[in-house]
Amino acid sequence: PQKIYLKDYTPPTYRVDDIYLDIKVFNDHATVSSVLNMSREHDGKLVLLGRELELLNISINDKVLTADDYALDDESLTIHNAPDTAKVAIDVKITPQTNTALEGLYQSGTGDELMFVTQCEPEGFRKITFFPDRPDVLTEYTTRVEADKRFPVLLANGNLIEKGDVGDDRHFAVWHDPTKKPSYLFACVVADLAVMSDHYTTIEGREVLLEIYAVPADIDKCHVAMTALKDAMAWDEEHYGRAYDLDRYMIVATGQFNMGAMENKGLNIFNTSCVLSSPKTTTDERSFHVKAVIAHEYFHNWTGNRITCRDWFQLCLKEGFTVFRDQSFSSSHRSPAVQRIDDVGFLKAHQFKEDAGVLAHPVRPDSFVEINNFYTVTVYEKGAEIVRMIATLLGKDKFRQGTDEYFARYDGQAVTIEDFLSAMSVGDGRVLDFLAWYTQAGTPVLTGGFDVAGDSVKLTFSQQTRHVAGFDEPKALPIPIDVAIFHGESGELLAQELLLLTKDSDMFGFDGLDLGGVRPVVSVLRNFSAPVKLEFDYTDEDLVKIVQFENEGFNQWQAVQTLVGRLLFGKSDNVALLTDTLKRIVPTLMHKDPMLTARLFDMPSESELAVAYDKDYNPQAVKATRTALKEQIAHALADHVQVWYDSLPIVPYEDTPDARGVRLLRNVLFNLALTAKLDMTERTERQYTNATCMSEQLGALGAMIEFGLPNADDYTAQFYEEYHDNDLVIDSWFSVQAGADSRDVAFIKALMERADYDWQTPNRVRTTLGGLASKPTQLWTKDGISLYLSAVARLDVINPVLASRSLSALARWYTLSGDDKEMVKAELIALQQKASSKNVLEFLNNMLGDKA
Ligand code: HT7
Ligand code: ZN
Repeated sequence: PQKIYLKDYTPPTYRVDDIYLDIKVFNDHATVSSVLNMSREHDGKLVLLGRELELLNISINDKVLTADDYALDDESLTIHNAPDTAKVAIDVKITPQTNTALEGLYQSGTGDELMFVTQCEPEGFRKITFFPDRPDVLTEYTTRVEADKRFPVLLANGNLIEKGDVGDDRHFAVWHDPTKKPSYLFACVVADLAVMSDHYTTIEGREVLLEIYAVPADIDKCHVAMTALKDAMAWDEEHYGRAYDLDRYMIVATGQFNMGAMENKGLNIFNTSCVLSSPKTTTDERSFHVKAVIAHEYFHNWTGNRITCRDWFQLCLKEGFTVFRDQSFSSSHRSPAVQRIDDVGFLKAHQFKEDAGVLAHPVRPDSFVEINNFYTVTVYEKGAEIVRMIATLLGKDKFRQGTDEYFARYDGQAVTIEDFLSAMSVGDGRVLDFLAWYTQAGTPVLTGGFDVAGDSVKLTFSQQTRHVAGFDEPKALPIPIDVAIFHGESGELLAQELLLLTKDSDMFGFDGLDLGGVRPVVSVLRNFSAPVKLEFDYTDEDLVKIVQFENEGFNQWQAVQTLVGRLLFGKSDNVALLTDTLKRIVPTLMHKDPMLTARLFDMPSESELAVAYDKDYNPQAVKATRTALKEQIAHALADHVQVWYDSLPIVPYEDTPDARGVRLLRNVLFNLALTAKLDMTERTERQYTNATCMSEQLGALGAMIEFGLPNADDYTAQFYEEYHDNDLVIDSWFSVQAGADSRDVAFIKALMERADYDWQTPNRVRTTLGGLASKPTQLWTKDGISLYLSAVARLDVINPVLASRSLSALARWYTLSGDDKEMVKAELIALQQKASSKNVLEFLNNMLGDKA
């Protein structure tokens, strides 16, 4: 497949001043008629992109074209001798009913829930009609949608300007979007849905109609999303001075969707899993995620839609910035330390892993075959970390000065990372140096330590980034390091400063500290001020003191994690130091910040631990070490966990940070008690039966299954019975079983053979593949890999985006030892020989690459 390079970017030859689209949906096909008013901007041909379209008619400036007037292939339509000003009218036929790839216009659901929705990012619009389908062609859209009256809801972007009947059975609606937008933000929906409506008045005085569409049975589960939407609108006004710009904001929930949600202008389309939420059916974790995704898509209205990407290499421009914005928003809805712990936990578990393997790429890649393969944790999460570093370096006011400048300068344009940095640097030129973070792959290792002389502390740091094959030699990056120094006995804060390491290594001095002759406690990289691997020469006792003295929750958690890591990797054997620390702080902290308390029991997952091995990775050995430590910790805390658990009785449901924290902590303590082999059967049943919400019910069920309690099968069946008509809850039912240690590969295979396992629904497919991938000792066996790859082979034909995304869980196959590695390699090569989509082929080629 052909590679595309950033360096080859050329501006579009024609602009499209406006487009009129007429989309008619019929039982077994749809027709799309378009009229594009185009004007030449640069020399070159008039090329329109199109895929899987049946061309019915084409005319230019009202003159019908014949086959001699254009060249048509699988991907494009080139018009010969096109005039400088061209009204291009095209009719095509498409079949959304058979579009299982879920890109372009496709059918989602069946029966009463059948609907037609679009997904155009990144290249779906070309599956609707011929168009210069690239993000730097911004156009004004008028869209007419026509369908049978059994679909009362006909939506497109912008404002509704007309609607009416077409004969007795059909009807239409015309929508006009006044804001110019790239084609990837186009959307339309044809459906039979209920709607929840509300209003919001912007700070500029605009009355906005808010609508969330879902199937009637789900409409009462849209309150959480609606409140989050209004919160997000107010938050963006307050923190970035950005108000909404249309009279209507619509969200449509659909069950079949490749990702979480899509920010189409004024008409977001959401995976049901990211919009529906109710205490009875949705865990706290999922519900919090719903709010974050609602905010994320809303924030795109400015960071992505009003200012968009010049080309897909700049994807991080909108995604990194928007993830940073949604993280900041979430942070204002719970303890900021916990938010940071979650975000960093995710980054380390997934992005560090990607950066450590053969799929490592810069946040702004410089080449790709299939852009869908670059919606990665590196682009999103590391992209967000870069914006965060800039925000940390600039401080609140200068950061706001920079973002104001960005919005003022580039509103309505398609821009690059260089443009972003240029605007952000108005108050501080050092921002420009952060470009290197966007262009260089690999996670920097930050090494450091300190010396004390009298009342002075001298800190030294050095940085090193691995050389990622295929890229230039890495160079030193600007690394902000937030440092605090505490008195070694009293814990008094003596100094706090944000250092900026810009060289390979450097030294930073703190004088006149009044240390009182005691070794101070130095706490570095507070709040994870840069996305690096930290190797700081703390003693175990230093770490315990950080837990004790720090006023910054993230570094308290990090200190515990570092201790756990040392125990896991044999760098320490003092388990008591860790458990004594927990025993000391938990009783008080659990009532002050229950969520943070729950997090203190975190242990890196087996797949996270695997990242430490570049070769000879033995999943069984890693699991054995992890389980042994978990059991040691649980046994050491055995006298306490049941008491702690019992001190948190089930109370009426509330959606507050503390109530969510208590529910999480209860489930964590449950798990520890069971690990310590305490008899929890009765308590589990009580929690299941008295549950006020899904977090409590699923927490109990998960524990029963994971620890193979005698009642597990009965409750599993009972749960299914209770929720059999709720797809999202049944997804949880699949997930909790597929991810349980007590369930083997054969069990997962049987789940995948059930009648309610639907290969066309990504959410369902992800439950079992995700569950298997979370258990390396099962995944990396002949049976595990065969099952996993047979699923990918099947998806390769049905849904290439989902197929290649699923493959990323296998990216570090080559670190396995001996026979396992050869076995997996043979399976991957076998798949490579039969795969057909460029999504899967690019992934496999990169995965096998020089390791094959
Ligand atoms: N901007 C969107 C990215 C996206 C996507 C969403 C749904 C289905 C397919 C998709 N391909 C790319 C989602 C976001 O980051 O907000
Ligand atoms: Zn996004």
